[in-house]
Amino acid sequence: DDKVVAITGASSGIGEATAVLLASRGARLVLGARRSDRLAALADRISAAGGTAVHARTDVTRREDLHALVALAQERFGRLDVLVGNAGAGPISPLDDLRVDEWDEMVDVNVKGVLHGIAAALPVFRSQQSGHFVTTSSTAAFGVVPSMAVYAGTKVAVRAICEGLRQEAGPAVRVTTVFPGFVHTGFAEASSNPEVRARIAGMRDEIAIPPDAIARAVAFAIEQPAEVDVNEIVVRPTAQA
Ligand code: NJP
Repeated sequence: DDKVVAITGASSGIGEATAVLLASRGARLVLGARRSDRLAALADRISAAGGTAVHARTDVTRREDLHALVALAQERFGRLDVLVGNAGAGPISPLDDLRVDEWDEMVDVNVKGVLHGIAAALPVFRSQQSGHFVTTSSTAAFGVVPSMAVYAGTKVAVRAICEGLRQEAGPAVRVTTVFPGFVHTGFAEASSNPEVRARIAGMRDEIAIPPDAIARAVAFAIEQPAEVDVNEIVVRPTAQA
């Protein structure tokens, strides 16, 4: 359908795949991320395929950038139907590495970035009396493993925030949280610890599923009738323990 869908972290991986799939199904896209060159190329690709996409440089750690992204949707399309809060950072490492800068980054992007999106879109959804939050958590939210303490903590927080949002949202606002397992994106390269990076990259090459698998799950949730709220979707590679 022709829903207006804003996506954060649309410049690569899961966000990019979701934008391409939803555009091919008729959604009008509002693309946000920091790498504007990639957003521009993606918007061109969507347009060339007959779709509609606009974009804005968006750093989700900046509350004003989320407000601007939502405002862009309203200016260009008169409304916002779905906010896909997908931007995420995963520079994972053992706590002993004391990469406190990366701990900050994960909290700022994964938790505060999601909150900034909720703050920007919730008033719009209230005034429209309709809207849908789709947020990317992680299977790391279901169980922490070494080197992933902070990352998993942020994704547990995302799950709690989205469940709280669901309970408070009322019948007009839908809330979906997506929990991907290992997905083949650039995410694995983010670790500053060479051993962790090599281990994750190896696992990724062995078992990861393509980002399109997550995009299809997002499309499934969005395309349900208004009274159907798909709350949590877990998508893992079959080979993931
Ligand atoms: O990774 P990647 P994914 N402001 O690196 C953006 C979760 N996940 O697609 O700003 C705005 O290709 C960045 O854009 P840019 C994961 O936690 C993944 O795998 O231009 N955007 C890029 O578009 C995350 O929530 C796996 O650098 C910011 C995007 O985020 C989501 O999936 C497993 C930003 C990251 O794209 C998408 O990640 C899992 C900022 N400050 C959960 N910082 C997996 N891949 O295995 C980053 O369980 N971005």
